[in-house]
Amino acid sequence: MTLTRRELLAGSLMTLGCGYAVGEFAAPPAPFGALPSARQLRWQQMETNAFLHFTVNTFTDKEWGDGDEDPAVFNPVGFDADAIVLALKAGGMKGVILTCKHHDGFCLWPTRTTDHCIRFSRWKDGKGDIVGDISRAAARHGLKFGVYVSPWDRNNADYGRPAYIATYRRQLTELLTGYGPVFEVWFDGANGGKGYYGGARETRIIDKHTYYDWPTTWALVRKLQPDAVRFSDAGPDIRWVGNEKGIAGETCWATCDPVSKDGKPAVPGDAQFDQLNTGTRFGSRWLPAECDVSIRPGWFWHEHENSQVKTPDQLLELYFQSVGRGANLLLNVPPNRQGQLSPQDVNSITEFRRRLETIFGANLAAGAKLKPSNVRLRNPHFGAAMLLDGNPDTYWATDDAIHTPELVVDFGRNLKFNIFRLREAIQLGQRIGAFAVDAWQQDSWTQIAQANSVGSCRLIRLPATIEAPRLRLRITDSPVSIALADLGVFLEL
Ligand code: FUL
Repeated sequence: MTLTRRELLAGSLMTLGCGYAVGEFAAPPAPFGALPSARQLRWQQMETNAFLHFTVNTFTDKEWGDGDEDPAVFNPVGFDADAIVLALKAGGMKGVILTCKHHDGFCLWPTRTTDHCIRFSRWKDGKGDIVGDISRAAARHGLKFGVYVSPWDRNNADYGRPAYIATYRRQLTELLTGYGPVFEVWFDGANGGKGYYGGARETRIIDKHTYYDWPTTWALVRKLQPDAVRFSDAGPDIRWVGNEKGIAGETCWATCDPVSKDGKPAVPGDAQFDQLNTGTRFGSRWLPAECDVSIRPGWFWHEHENSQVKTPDQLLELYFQSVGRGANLLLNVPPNRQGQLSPQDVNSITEFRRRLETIFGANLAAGAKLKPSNVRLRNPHFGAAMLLDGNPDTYWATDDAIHTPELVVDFGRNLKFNIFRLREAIQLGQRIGAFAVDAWQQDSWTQIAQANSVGSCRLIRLPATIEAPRLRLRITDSPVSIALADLGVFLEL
């Protein structure tokens, strides 16, 4: 079938508005399996976000405050929200999530729900608002703002009783109505145990499956911030990756049906970590993984860890193990007692971003000749050129009957590379089950890589630099036709 320019234009025009083209010559592949929501798609495109762990612990040198801290200890005299956000931006972070309340119960905003908050700190004579300052600085500098609000509260006298759940929802309501748009709400799974609890100083164990009535809280978030994704061990929008090392499974599906340790539907604090790490092939929910990890050994700033800040090399490795496996990276960079990011941390994230830009700045496959074994309806709208146009909405697709196509990428000269990237058009679901990459060497194809899941991003860092004039992508497993949005080839020096 030969298409005129006019027909092609009409085909593309028909895709506007509804997202899918219609008509014989532009029939897109039918979506497959669980699909991402618009808010999940937006979230996946962010790729790297920052976590800020900051509270009384920063001043008491603890990781988990007991809840009996004097609010006066919180006094970050040099706090500079703009400097923090600008440093995160220089590190390539697209969003910032602040621990508005950690397990110790101290609230970083002037909440009306408790006196265990910034109103009783020495900082700015109790007139300050860290949540307000960070959220406004983020908005000024183009980062999205997110909130962490610990469900476990070791200060609150009501913790363990129904009254606390009402307080917790009021805290969320204050945060989700008073600080502008929120892109992510982070629900921690660490729940229940020893605490101060208004002076009772005892151990309170809650039933993780019933105490919080999560569906009601999640509905509240959806109502107050319809664009926010809700994170926890169980989702419902984003799942924890099952470890705090920042590492997704080598195969990591965006689909998952998380279950608890004894096989019930998972809840925050009761999930199977291995399952969260890899997801579930053909799972019924789109539930992509987020890899949280701290740039330091602890989540909060401690002077004695100043020499243990992760290096740019280590951060780069984590990027390959998270973003490169279809997940997002949530990197914690904790402010110090001055209320600033320490120079070690800032240098490390800045250099990390510089390295990423150097590696991924130019796609070495640009200008290569692409020879696909099949193009859907032989329509250029679905042609392999869509892999190199830098547009995530266009993709190379195959006919419905073709599930395992091949693509030869001919560089026209010997090319050195050691990184390979693929992205699926995930708006059509996670389709590809496995693929292999071959390089043309000594007059034959040699397999240089093989992997399973692709999803929003799959990066392969080859163990050695390859020099070859051509490479070949073989899709080796897919239950349906494929839809690939991007192919990249890069050289890391
Ligand atoms: C955990 C918490 O207990 C840690 O303190 C930290 O906040 C981490 C991100 O989540 O469950």
